[in-house]
Amino acid sequence: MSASHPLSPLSAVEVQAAVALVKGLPEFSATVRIISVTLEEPDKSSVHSGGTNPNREASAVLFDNATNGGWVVGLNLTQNCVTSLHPTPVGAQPMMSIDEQVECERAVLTSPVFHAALKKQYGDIDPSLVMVDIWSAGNYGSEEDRTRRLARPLCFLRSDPTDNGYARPIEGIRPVVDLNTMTVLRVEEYGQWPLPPQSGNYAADRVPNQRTDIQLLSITQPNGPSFTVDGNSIAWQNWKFVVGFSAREGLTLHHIRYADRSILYRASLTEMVVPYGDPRPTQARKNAFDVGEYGMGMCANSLRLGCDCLGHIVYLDGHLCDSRGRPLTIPNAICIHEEDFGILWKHTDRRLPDSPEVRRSRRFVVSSVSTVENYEYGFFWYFYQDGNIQFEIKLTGILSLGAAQSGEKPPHGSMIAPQLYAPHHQHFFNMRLDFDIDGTQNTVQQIDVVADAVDEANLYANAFRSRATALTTEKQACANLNLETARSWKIVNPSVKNAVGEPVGYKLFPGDNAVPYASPEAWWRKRAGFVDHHVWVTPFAADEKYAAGDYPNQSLGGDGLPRWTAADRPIENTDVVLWYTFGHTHLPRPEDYPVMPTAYIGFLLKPNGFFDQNPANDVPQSAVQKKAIGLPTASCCGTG
Ligand SMILES: [Cu+2]
Repeated sequence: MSASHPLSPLSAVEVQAAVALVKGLPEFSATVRIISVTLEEPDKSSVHSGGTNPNREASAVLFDNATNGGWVVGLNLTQNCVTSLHPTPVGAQPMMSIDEQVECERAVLTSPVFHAALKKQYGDIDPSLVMVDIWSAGNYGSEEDRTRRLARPLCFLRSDPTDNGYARPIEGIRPVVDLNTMTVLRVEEYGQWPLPPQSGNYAADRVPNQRTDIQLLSITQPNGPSFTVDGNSIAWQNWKFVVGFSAREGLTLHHIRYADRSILYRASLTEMVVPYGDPRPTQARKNAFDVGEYGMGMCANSLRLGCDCLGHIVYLDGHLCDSRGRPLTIPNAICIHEEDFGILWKHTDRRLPDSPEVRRSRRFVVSSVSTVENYEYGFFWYFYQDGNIQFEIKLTGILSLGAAQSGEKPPHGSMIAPQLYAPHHQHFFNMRLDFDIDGTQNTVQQIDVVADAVDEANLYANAFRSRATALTTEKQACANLNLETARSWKIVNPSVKNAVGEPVGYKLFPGDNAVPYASPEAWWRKRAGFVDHHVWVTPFAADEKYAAGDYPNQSLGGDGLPRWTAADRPIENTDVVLWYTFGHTHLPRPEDYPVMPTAYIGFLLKPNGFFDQNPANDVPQSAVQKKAIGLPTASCCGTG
C-alpha cells in the first residue's frame, strides 16, 4: 500500500485493512466498538527531509460496551500487523460514534418510561414525531458520570416528519441514556411547559413568496483552475500543502510551504466547547465539546456543487468507518476551489492617471462543513497571493432552543418567537498551529505596542513603538488578547535572517474573541482549561494534539494544555506549537431564527519579514484590464 504523500489521510482500503487487523485481536468481540481509525503520522524529520515513508501506520481507538473500557491500538498497515495495544485510562470515554447517535434516538423512542412521561406532558401525541438529539452528558461529579457511558438527549416534537422539530422543544423531560446497554436509565421531569405555538420552517418548499429579483451570477474558468491536486497534495501559485481528514478533527492541513519554504507543519482544530449560560435545570448541563465528544470528521457533510461551493471545484472524500467497522466514506467532504477576492493592491500615480496599477486578488479555499445535531460549523482555510493564511469558522444552523411559559421572559436568553427562547451561550475554539518557519527551530514573540514616555526624546508626545518579548517558557507564554497594546504574536526563526537583518517570521493576528463568562468553578470549565488563555505555547510533542486532552467526554478535567504546561518546559528556539483559543459570545436574536445567517470568526497569519518585499508584486494584470488597455491577454493569469 502506498500514498502519494506520507501525511495523506488513510484511504478507504487502508481503513478497512486497519479494521481487519483490529477485528483479529483476541480483545475484539461483538460488544467492542471501533470509535476511530486514524493515520499515525510519520516522524516530522522524515517528512521535512523529503524521504519516502517505508511504512503506513494507523491507530484505532476501541471501546467495549461490556466493560466500559477501551484500548488504543497501533497498526502497521504496510506490514499488516498490530504494533501496540494499550488500555485507555480507567473511566476514559472516547467520543460518541455516529451509530450511537442513531441507536440512542431509537432507545428513547421505544422506551415505555419515555412514552409515559410524554403522555403526562402532552396527552396522546404520536411518539414517531418526536426527534431525539444525542447530547453529551458531561461530568458533574456523580457516581454514574464516572462509571457509565452516558448521554442526556434533548427532545423535540415535529408536526410532520419534515417539519423543523427544533421549533418545539419538549422542555420538561430529559431522558438519561446508558450508551453501553443502550437503554433509558430514567426520564427526569422538571415541570410542564406548553409546546411553542408557531412552526419555524425554513425549507424551500415551506417558504412561500420567495424573492424573485435575483439574476443569474455565473462563475466560469474557461481555461480550468490554476491549482493541481495529486491525491491529497495541493499546489496553487506558490503554495503547497497536504489536506488531511480524520473522524475526530475533520479537516486538517499539513506541511504548508510557500515557494518550497516551510511555514506550518500542521494546523488543526483541536477542540471546541459550547457552554450555555442558563441555570434553569433543563438547560444548565448544556455544553458540547464538538470535537472530543462528537467528532468533527464524523459529522462532516457531503458538499454539493452550486450550493456549498461555486466555481471550478475539486472535492476530496473522507474515509472513515462506523463503530462496527463498516466503511463510512463521506463523498465530497472537502471542497477545493479559487475565488476572486477584490483588490490585491493598487496605486495610481497622479502624474500618470491613465495607467493605474491594480491587481485582482485571488484566494484559494479549502473547506468542509460539519453538522453537529442542530448546529453547522463551516471550516474555511484561505490562502492568498501575498502569503497570508486565513482561517475562518462559519457558524450557522439552528439555535438550541427552550420553551417559555406564556408571558415569561427568561433572563438568561433571548425570546425568539412566541413562547420560544434561545439561551445565551458561547462558542470556544482551539487551534493547534505547529509552526515550522524555515525549519523547526522557532521562537514565539509576544508583540505589544506601547507609547513612549513623554520626555526630551519625545517632545511632541507622539512616539510609540512595538515591544517584542521572546517567550522562553510555557507559563510565561500564557496570555490573553490586549486591546491597549494591540497584542499579536510573531513566530520567528532566529537563525534565518531577511534582507533587513531580522529573523524571518509570521504573525498571528487575532480576530474576534471572548473570555468565558461561566465561573472557573463551572464543571465544564474544569474540562476546558484551554479557555483560560487565548494563547498557549508548548514545545512540539507528537502526542499532544487535543487542547482538552485525549478523552474530554465525561472527563473530570485538568487534562490537555493546563496539565502539559504545568511542567513549564522551555520553548525558545526549539520546535514550538502555538495554541490559539478564540470565542464567540452568542446572545441570540430573532433574526437567528428559524435558521441562523452565518456568523464568522477566525484569525489571520501574515508574513512579517518572511519575505523581503510584497511577494505579490509579480501578479500580472487581469485579462479584462489588459484588454482595456490593448495588451494581448493570451498568457494572462490574473482573475477576470
Ligand atoms: Cu451560537
